[in-house]
Amino acid sequence: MKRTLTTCPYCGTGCMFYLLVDDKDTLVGIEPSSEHVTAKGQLCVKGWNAHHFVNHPDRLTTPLIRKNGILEEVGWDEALDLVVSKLKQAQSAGGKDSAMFVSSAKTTNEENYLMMKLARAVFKTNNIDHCARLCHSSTVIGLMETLGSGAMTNSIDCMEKADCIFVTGPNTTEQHPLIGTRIIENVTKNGAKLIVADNRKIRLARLADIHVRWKNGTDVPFLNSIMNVIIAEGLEDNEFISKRTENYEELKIVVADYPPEKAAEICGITAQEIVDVARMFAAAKRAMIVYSMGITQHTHGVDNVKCCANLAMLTGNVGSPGTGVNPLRGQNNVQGACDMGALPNVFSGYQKVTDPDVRKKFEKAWRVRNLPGEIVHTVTTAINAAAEGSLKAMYIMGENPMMSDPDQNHVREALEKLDFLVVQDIFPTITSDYADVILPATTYAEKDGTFTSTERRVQRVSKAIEPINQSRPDWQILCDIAALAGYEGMKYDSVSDIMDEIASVTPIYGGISYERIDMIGLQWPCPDRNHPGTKILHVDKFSRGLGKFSPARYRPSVEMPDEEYPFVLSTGRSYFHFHSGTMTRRSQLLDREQRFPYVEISPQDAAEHAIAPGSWMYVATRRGEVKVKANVTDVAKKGVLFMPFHYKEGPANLLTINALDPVANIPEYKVCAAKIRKAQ
Ligand SMILES: Nc1nc2c(c(=O)[nH]1)N[C@H]1C(S)=C(S)[C@@H](COP(=O)(O)OP(=O)(O)OC[C@H]3O[C@@H](n4cnc5c(=O)[nH]c(N)nc54)[C@H](O)[C@@H]3O)O[C@H]1N2
Ligand SMILES: Nc1nc2c(c(=O)[nH]1)N[C@H]1C(S)=C(S)[C@@H](COP(=O)(O)OP(=O)(O)OC[C@H]3O[C@@H](n4cnc5c(=O)[nH]c(N)nc54)[C@H](O)[C@@H]3O)O[C@H]1N2
Ligand code: SF4
Ligand SMILES: [Mo]
Repeated sequence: MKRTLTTCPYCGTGCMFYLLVDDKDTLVGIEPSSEHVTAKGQLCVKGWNAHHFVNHPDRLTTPLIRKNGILEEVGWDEALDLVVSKLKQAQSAGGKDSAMFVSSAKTTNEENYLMMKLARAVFKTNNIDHCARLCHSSTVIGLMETLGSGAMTNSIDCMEKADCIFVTGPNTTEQHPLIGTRIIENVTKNGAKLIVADNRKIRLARLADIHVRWKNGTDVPFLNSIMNVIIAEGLEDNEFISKRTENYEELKIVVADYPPEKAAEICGITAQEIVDVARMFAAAKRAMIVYSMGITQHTHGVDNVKCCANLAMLTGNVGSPGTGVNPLRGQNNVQGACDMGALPNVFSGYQKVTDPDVRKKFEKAWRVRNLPGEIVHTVTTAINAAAEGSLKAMYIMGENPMMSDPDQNHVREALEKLDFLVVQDIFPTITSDYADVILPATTYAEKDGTFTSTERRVQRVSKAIEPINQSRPDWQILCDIAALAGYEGMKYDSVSDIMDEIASVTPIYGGISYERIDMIGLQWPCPDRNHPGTKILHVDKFSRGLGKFSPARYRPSVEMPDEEYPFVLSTGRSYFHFHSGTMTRRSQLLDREQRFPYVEISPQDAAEHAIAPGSWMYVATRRGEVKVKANVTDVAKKGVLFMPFHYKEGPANLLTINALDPVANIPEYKVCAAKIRKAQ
């Protein structure tokens, strides 16, 4: 067996493992790496099965062009020629910003960097974005404003050093299982306190000292009230506040309006629960906040994030081991896709496109003129613009918006209206059903590159087998397109050369090179070749200098339950499947575990509607209706439904609302109003 060390293609935990290849060059299995800092010889069930989909017969194997409505196999030259000419045609008809480039948190740093270079240097638009918009865009904005950096402040091993862990809005044991394990170990072995704020009785809630089951969407009044109690009882860290922060007076004014009795009423809990959480968090020497989608995916997502940062600063819990504000990044390389500037407002390393000096620097490095300075579209506004007809073309690499964007009928209308859609994926998807051109990419197992994990660790992805059939690595496809469009500046002999270019223009990646990250990777910021990498951010000073308290007031979710739609519908994920299911549903073992679309419903609600466990039922919102199986469980609280969005035959996003946070443009996936009925 040949063993190739590489990084898991599923979640941002970033476990490394070995791909096992037999003497016929076939990928046959996976073995965990006992040396790896996070994996430590373990993997979750998705990691153990991350080889199955690679050889699946559904793989896209040749480029396809739609001719008279039918997809036909063509050669690479014909497909890429058409891509370049159609993108140019759309831009000459509607302006540079009538084309949108969607990058991919599934692909490598090098590929994300090239996609953003292609959009900016070749097609001269800042219309580049990716699924971080749907995920942690509120984090990137909220933490940038308060702390000066949008990334996880601490490292995964800090989960074992905290005296108190406040988990709000991730379901860690299922979505970041090896991080969940660390939390469990710290609680059960070291006696760390655990506070869980989640409407669902997730696995960690069963271990928690305090489990708060407030109403979804009420994090702002809840967190403000915790701070209100901390200040009222004199539990704040005055030395930290005066030395390290600014704008404290404004925080005090805002949180004064959220006494526990008042907040408890909004949140649907008791005032005592708020007081207990405040005291337990403030009493800990090292207290850590761990959050994820429950905080970010709201029309007030940025406000939620800022409140988390405010709480950490108020109690002096930033910049030391076992503390911090820790957004768990979702996709295997969503941290990297953001770092690489696959966002409309920044180049790699969060260097602003609106800054003329930054643009000059990139113009010089890339040997181009007139890089654009206007910010026009995010992924979510681009879909709206396509539906209205002002966006003409889209190039989607490794994303499946028909399954993952809110309000599927709206997305369908948008994709149908486009003059030109190119989809570059490893499998056909319901998004590629609308494509004019489909480009077959290779999987992680067939290419080299790097992914950056949630703890900012840049790690190697290494090729174990040759590309299947005619598929090509994304980076090569992007380079070929740039060359066909007449740009000379995207020719590389190897991916390691691309990383050297990234390092030369991106200060936080300045010291990263393939030689240095061989076995365990390096955590950014890593500004030069001698720098050891950074485990904890904001140690002596915040990335922005002083930490800035940024208080927020409660704004309710856009669509609240009413008589006609009496339930709150919340959506998310499950342990065995990943997102739109293109990979996990093609892994026999994972598919066997959870084959059917389902909704979690409380035993009381199921009984009231005469719905038997495991039976079929309908969930409807103002957008549509889907048929799912009833997962009757006490994980769900009365009045609240939870649906994963993995199933194309029962798509949660047919139901969700296309309402966006005004600053981050993230959709409100976690709250909308729904009704249910039993299927006959
Ligand atoms: N198995 C698996 N793992 C994954 C993924 C996957 O698809 N499958 N996806 C990856 C990606 S990209 C991401 S972003 C992460 C996401 O990881 P998580 O954020 O852990 O996952 P979610 O299921 O979206 O939501 C987590 C919790 O938010 C809670 N929640 C709902 N509403 C609210 C609210 O108003 N406030 C608060 N505080 N909490 C609320 C829900 O009850 C739920 O338990 O997972 C990553 N890991
Ligand atoms: N209702 C609801 N909707 C949600 C969420 C929610 O909580 N609720 N969460 C949101 C979040 S946090 C996220 S991150 C998004 C995720 O949304 P998406 O990114 O659209 O979801 P994925 O299924 O991960 O899509 C990745 C695509 O990339 C392809 N792919 C995999 N590897 C490669 C590769 O190497 N190259 C190429 N070219 N393609 C590849 C896969 O086959 C798949 O089609 O969904 C969002 N949507
Ligand atoms: S925890 Fe995440 S990175 Fe680790 S094996 Fe599981 S899916 Fe892969
Ligand atoms: Mo995500």
